[in-house]
Amino acid sequence: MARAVGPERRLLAVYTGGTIGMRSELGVLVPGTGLAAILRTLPMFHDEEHARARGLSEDTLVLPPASRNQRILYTVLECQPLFDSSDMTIAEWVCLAQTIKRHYEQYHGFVVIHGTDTMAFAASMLSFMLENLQKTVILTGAQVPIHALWSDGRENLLGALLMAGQYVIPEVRAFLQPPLKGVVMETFGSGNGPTKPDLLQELRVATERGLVIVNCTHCLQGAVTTDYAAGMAMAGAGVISGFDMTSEAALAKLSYVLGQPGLSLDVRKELLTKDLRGEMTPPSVEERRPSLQGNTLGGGVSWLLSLSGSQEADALRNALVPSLACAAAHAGDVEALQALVELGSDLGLVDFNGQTPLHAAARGGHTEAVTMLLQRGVDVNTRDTDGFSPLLLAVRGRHPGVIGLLREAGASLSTQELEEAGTELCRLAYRADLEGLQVWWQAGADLGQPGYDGHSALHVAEAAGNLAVVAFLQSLEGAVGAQAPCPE
Ligand code: ASN
Repeated sequence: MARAVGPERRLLAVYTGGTIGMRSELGVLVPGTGLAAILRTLPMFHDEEHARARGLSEDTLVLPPASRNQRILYTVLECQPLFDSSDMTIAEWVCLAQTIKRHYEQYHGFVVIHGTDTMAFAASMLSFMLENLQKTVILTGAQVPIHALWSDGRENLLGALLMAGQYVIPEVRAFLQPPLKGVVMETFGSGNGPTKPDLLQELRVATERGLVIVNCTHCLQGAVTTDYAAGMAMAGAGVISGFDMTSEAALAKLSYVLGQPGLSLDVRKELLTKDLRGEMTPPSVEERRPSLQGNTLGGGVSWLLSLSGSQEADALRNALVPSLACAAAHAGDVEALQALVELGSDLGLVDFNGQTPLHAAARGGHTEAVTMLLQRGVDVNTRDTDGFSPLLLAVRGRHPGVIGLLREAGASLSTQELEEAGTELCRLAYRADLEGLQVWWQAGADLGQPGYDGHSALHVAEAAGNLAVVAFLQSLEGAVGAQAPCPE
């Protein structure tokens, strides 16, 4: 946060609604227009004398001097319609981001006047949408309308205008930069976050630089896992699982671990994955997916698999092989897979989830392991207990190399997988995620498949103004049914 310089700072206050400007109608509060007119009458929000002397235009308000040689001028842009923020959706927040983008060059900073019910969502949305921001954007609102005798709105709005006018706080991105040493992230469900490639890249660069990021779920129960590609992507970016730890405990633990003198980064990370004060339940040994990488474990597995001679040993061995093979495939450990083959194991057997090692290798994106398993004749189109094929898992994990291999071996998405793809395609089109759409195309999905509301990815991309996606989808329209040709 740096102090802004210059005699005049120009701000845009985007008024979206919320209690701060509400009026009572028939005994209930409804969004009220004319906030600028109210502010003009309040001396703490407008210095009429200065405005006249300075010849400011009608729509420009000016704060009384906050410092000796700097004035804050601002214009209120009233949205139409105004919202109780509980009615706002992603579409309105996208509009808000677009409004800021449109006026970005004309103003030094921005204040967003917003209802408090969903302000945290709006702030989070904006922080993702306003990439590479160099100017301050502050959200504010109130619990009591600003024209009421007592209102928190006056202080809140004044504080926001002063902060946006006097300081440069380009939070978005700059967020992961030094001197920050640790971050607690709150994610959805079982630790899933957006898989936008540029966001993951930022996280990866930060963790590689030594920033410690702990992933906690916002759910009250359950834990962070890597069951979803989205959760796996977080782990792949070097983000540490906080398992079932609360964000509050994670913050305290992170501060404690980072504050310990003389520890290496690896030791600090190790400490974070351990239960130090009863703050979390790390998965038990059986729950951890064993990795066959590394000699010790690989050797142990070989020993276990070589057990024979007694009925119990054979039963144990047979029960363990499918899971071990899946773990080896998921780790891309072709040597371990080979060792299993040499010990007479069938790599086509399914584990407790109904997955073959091909599912696991596809999900992990390991082309060498996929090639080996295909050569050994593992069925390319088996479905696991959820009905997922190796091809679908490779699409979810965005592994074009694996998708190519599977398609060449005759893999295709099932009717159910194709139908369900529609909504996902719309989501990707909305986010301008070309890479995500391309892998579906490569896997043979019909990109014209409508989402749950009947709209296609092309409609969504057009509505969102995502031109690169529109161009890509239109370029496919000539192709039969917008589907990738099956490789020979
Ligand atoms: N319902 C209002 C809103 O979020 C609450 C408030 O602003 N205090 O718009």
